[in-house]
Amino acid sequence: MKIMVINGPNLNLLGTREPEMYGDTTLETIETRLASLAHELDVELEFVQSNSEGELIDHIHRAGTRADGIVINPAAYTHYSIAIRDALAAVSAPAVEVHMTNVHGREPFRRRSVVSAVCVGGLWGFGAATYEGALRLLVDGLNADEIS
Ligand code: CA2
Repeated sequence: MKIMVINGPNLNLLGTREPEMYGDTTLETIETRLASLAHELDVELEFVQSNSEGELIDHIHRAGTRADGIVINPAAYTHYSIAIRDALAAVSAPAVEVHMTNVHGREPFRRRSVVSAVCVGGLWGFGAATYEGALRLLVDGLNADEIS
């Protein structure tokens, strides 16, 4: 089983800026932790991060042919990118939406997600561990044939 982990704009800065909001864990450390979980779950991961909407869409398209599932934090694009929503809707690989922060406890514009409706589920608010929770739930669901 192969899962693509896709991170959107500015998440390359994790651990270097705004630690009070996003914690002090770098994206590299998050990916290392996910790789270790993937070993335990016996799945293969591919990590991508981009600050560009078009590149993220290309990665989603590639996941559609190369991966069995997607863990995605679209970052700010979550709240307004219909193009990313359409890309997720267009591929057969199921996606889980991830946010490190509790987006429902922040500014009103962060409470709206245009991608949730085309994802199988979402997890938010648990910092870096949110990614691990999402990966575990996605893989468990795929293994049990409860997600397609
Ligand atoms: O909570 C999340 O994971 C978000 O997806 C993060 C996005 C934000 O726009 C979403 O509303 C919620 C922002 C990512 C910015 O990441 C930074 C990391 C370090 C320093 C500055 C920004």
